[in-house]
Amino acid sequence: MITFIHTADLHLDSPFKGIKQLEPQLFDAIYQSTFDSFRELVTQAIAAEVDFFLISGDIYDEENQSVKAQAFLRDELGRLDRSGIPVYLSHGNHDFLGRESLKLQLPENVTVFEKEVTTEMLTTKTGERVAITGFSYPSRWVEERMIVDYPNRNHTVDYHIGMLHGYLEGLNSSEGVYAPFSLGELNAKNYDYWALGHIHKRQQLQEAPPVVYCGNTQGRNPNETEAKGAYLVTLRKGMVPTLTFLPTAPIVWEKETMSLHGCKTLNDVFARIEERMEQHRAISESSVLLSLLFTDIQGLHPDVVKKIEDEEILDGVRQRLDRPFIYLYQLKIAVDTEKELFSFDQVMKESFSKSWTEISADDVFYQQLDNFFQHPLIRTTFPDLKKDRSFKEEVLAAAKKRIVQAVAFEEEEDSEDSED
Ligand SMILES: [Mn+2]
Repeated sequence: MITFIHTADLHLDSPFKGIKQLEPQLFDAIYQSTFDSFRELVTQAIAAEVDFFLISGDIYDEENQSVKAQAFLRDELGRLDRSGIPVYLSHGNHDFLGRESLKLQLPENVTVFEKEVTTEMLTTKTGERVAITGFSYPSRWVEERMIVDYPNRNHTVDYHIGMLHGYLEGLNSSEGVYAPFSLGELNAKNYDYWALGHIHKRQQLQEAPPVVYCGNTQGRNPNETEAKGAYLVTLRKGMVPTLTFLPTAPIVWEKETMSLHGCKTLNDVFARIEERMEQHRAISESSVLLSLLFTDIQGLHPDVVKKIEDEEILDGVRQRLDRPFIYLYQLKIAVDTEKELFSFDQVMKESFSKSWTEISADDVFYQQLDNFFQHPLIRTTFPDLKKDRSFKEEVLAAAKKRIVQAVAFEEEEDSEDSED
């Protein structure tokens, strides 16, 4: 039997650029959260006496690995070292292998994968032999199918584990620059566990053998919701693998909807908000950054609606910053944008639909994007992009979303970071 930690995407020293406007005490807690989460994970790993510890890429947030983050990592991995726990880590697209002269020396127990796929051997305290295969990103993008270089299962060991920071093909064709792979390719290697990194949303792509994105250790923006942490994994010969999720993030982003059915006055709305926050206080072990999306607002007096829209109600909510805290950072009214926009405005609806048909025609579409396709970078790096029908569909869908949102004066948070 072997036990180990599978983590990835620590993004240490993430600057949390988008939320600098929050009160300083709150920003401080958020800024420290990537560090706090990892420290907690190390503590739990030591308590669980795991055999080894895997970090599948994006340890740091930026290629310019801050000294603060490096010193922190060195200290924390040093705690694992003193507990006799070996660490295997690879660098991902955010923290690709940088200049040696800018690096702090990591403790003896740490093995860092280089840019070529290599296999490390390990014997646990109980004498079981484990092979661990991985690689690090040498640059921001890795278009090669690195999976091709992974060796087939080593038959002289008890367990073979693959570490891979990359994108499962088919999730999104535009992500081909992150060491793409398919589930079939992983399975063909015949390993016992795939410790994936890159996607920040926790998900198990396959039960046996487990193919797992453990997600990041701390949500970094409103779109990275849910509890965050890492997996404690146990593998036994001939037995079903056990994966235990260890929530370690001190702060969790949550988006919830809240029905205002039956609410008429400001007082009704306010009471319902406070009730929800009390519920969180009663059950939550971590701090929560909460966004509430109101539905069923038909009964509300228009002046109350205005006070929601003007953020006057949000300003009035009593926020407490003791730990764990529940902090309400956003109150919004849910809008079915497209439907609301066009249901009462026939002229706009027709004009939109006419323009849409026009731009969707192949000749117009490709003419509009001609400069883009002629760009040297696109021509050389993505020569087949023009033939890719799904590319056209994705561009059109994204454009439609933007237009509808722009017309509705809706400002959505940037979601692009949630999957890297
Ligand atoms: Mn990442």
